[in-house]
Amino acid sequence: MLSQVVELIESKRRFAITSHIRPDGDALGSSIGLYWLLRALGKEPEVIMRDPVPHSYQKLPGVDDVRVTPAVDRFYDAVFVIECSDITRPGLVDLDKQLVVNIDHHSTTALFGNINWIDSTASAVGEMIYNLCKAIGVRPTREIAECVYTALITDTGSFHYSNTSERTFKVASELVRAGVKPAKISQSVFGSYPWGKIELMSMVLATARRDATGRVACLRQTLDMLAHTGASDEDADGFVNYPLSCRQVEAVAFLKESAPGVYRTSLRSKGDVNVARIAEKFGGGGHRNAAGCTLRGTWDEAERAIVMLLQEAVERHVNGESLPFDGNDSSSSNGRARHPEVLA
Ligand SMILES: [Mn+2]
Repeated sequence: MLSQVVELIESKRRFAITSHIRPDGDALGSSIGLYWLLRALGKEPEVIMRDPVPHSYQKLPGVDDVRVTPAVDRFYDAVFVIECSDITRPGLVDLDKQLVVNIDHHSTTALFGNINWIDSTASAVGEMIYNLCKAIGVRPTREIAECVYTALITDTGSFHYSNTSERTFKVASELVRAGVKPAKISQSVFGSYPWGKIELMSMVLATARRDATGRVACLRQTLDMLAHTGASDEDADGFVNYPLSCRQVEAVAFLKESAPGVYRTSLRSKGDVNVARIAEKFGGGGHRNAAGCTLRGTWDEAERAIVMLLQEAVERHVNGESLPFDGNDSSSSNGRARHPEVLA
């Protein structure tokens, strides 16, 4: 819990901070924010990650001090592990030989640390780092504020998602007072895409299909598309959200071919439609409205299996009360087929 974290920081000096592989905005913003907090206290912190920092986060203050390494190859008094569901998520060899502090805002996280500080009411771990600042008596510097603000806007989808609370806005407001320029941060996070991402997006969105009800949509990304555009896997981040911006669409599956016949799949939904339950059936997991899993088989088999489950989940929540369907759409003209063949 928080008091144990404060006590540990006050009594020790050499710290490492790490987070999960393929780090996102909360992973990096919270890790580097904590780094600046420890520096402000005169400690010796180091951020270590297995994977390099994606282009969206290259402008975070202190990003050049992040050390990319496959192992915890130095001795630290303690290692902070940020938003990881278990101790293997950082992908670092020998992490289990250190004193580990687990900091997360997912209620499903394993209590793998020597100290575990879990706050599932926080919109992002960044919000927790801000609370830690307060608890330990450090006024947020501009560096801390920019890092924490980046964590907030990425984990809340720019304050769009249901984890956005009154406290999120309160913290955001205090960060702006500490020197954050919101437009500048948004520009560096969301306006730094390589052209390959735009090309990949145009190919992936061209595969968009929906079922006969119009409520379940699907996207595909083939290995060929990556090869053709030179885009990286991380460039596909966010594509899954586009179909959900259509009024009728309640659930989306985005199948990304990672090897022939193997598809890393992102699931998204609105409201009470629970996609975490569906992901768990395929050995994956996540949150109610955002989850992931791996599917196998031919494209059509994989898509049919996941779409069927999404349709069931959507139907359970629609309760026979049909949403208005756009009757002008040509895909509905030959009958309201209940099966996802129309997606193929
Ligand atoms: Mn997070």
